[in-house]
Amino acid sequence: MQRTLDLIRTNFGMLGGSALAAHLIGMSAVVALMTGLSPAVAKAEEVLKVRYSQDSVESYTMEELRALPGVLVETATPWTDGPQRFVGIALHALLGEVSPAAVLSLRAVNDYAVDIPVSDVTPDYPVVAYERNGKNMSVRDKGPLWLVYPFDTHDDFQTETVYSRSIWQLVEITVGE
Ligand SMILES: Nc1nc2c(c(=O)[nH]1)N[C@H]1C(S)=C(S)[C@@H](COP(=O)(O)O)O[C@H]1N2
Ligand SMILES: [Mo]
Repeated sequence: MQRTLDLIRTNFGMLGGSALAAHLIGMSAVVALMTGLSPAVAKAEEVLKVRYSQDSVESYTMEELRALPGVLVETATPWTDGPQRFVGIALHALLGEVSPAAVLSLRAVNDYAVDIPVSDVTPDYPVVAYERNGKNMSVRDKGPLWLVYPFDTHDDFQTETVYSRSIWQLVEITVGE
């Protein structure tokens, strides 16, 4: 399975790039000045929270996520037509130091929730996708964040367990026991 994954996975390095993120942040500052909004009002929206403990929470804006090393997952899914190109961050790369015995509780906007043991998170998948077929995903379109697996590369990904872990409209990850 590892070999197949290596074939489908393309590491884009700084895909999107921090330069672009910096540019976008610069732009919103300019817009804020021009419209007279305070920077606090124009501040980019946080799209994902990772809770390590009660007083250790990382929040990410879309720009911050895009500034991290991106990966491409090309796969069909049970919920879409034809091959899809997802771009996102490997969940493994997003997480800081976590115990291999920990369990991640992932929550979506509609309060759908699912647990994933950290021991099931590999360097390659799942991927927190922020882009599908070259576009941001709207909430209506299972976005802005959708946890995806390379579903069509192996039978192991075509199970109810993996489907149930493919949470869309993901907003929060809590690291717990
Ligand atoms: N945000 C969100 N993600 C979700 C779900 C959901 O209800 N909300 N359902 C999960 C489950 S249990 C499965 S099997 C798959 C497929 O859900 P579907 O049968 O509604 O297409 O998506 C998963 N991801
Ligand atoms: Mo399910």
